[in-house]
Amino acid sequence: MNVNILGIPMDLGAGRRGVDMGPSALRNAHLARTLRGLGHTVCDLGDVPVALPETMDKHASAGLVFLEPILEACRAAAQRVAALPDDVFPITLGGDHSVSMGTVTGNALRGGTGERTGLIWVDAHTDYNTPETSPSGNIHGMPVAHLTGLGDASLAGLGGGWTLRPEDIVMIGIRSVDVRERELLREIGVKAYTMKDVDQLGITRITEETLERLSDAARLHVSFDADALDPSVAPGVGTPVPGGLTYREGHLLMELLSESGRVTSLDIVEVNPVLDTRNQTAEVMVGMAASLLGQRIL
Ligand code: DIR
Ligand code: MN
Ligand code: MN
Ligand code: MN
Repeated sequence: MNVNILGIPMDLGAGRRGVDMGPSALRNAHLARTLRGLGHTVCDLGDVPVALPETMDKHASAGLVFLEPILEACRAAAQRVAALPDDVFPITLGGDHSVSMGTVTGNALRGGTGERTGLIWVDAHTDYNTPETSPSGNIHGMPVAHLTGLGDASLAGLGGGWTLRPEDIVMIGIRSVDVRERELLREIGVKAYTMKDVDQLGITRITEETLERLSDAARLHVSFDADALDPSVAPGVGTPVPGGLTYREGHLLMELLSESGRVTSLDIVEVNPVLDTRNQTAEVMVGMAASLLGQRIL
């Protein structure tokens, strides 16, 4: 496969600094070399330009912290991704999870707006806050709501009229949802597998159900927030939540999605090297990418 890597070194959407170094950490953990080892042709496109928080006042407009520079970076990411040839598998590196408003939009627009895109959101959090429901104002807690057209008009308008259908979203690994975010999710009807569901049903059944639910989607995008994994496996994240996916559950999910042959793009986000131990989290996430892109035990 032709794999293209694109970094979005942005931490403006997160509550603490450091995930802007995620792309470096993932490159340092030999993402490209690992994928070449699997037989892929890998091209690193470098990074999208992102403003530094130190160069700006920390300002929130209408409940959104750093709205303008985040919007700008997401636009740039969406444009870069949308322009990629159809045979390319993009791996986009965050950055905080607000980058996915750009990457998911860009990938969806590659096929033309007539094609449906399915989104598999692997995360401890549902990231379904709007500026009204968010307790923090941090935009990394809001990307999925904006992808479905809710919230701030400029962020929701990144797709130029395209928005993601709520029924084309499946979330896996969920264990932290804000009170008003929960109300909104119930209202909208997004499918979310919580950690309780993972315990009860197992990753195999959840993956089968996910692929079945998204069977009409021409493209499948996996957005993998490192905090979906248990903090013992992935300690280098800004908002660790106990009780996450084990190392094997993460790999099994990627292996089964890989076997389906249907996944067309991937985000790796929220890796925070400042909080990590010897780049362990980036190395674990490179392993997850390898399993999604065909690495097998035997
Ligand atoms: C919280 C934390 N739900 C918020 N969110 C995320 O601020 O909206 N942490 N995504 O990683
Ligand atoms: Mn997230
Ligand atoms: Mn998260
Ligand atoms: Mn987050």
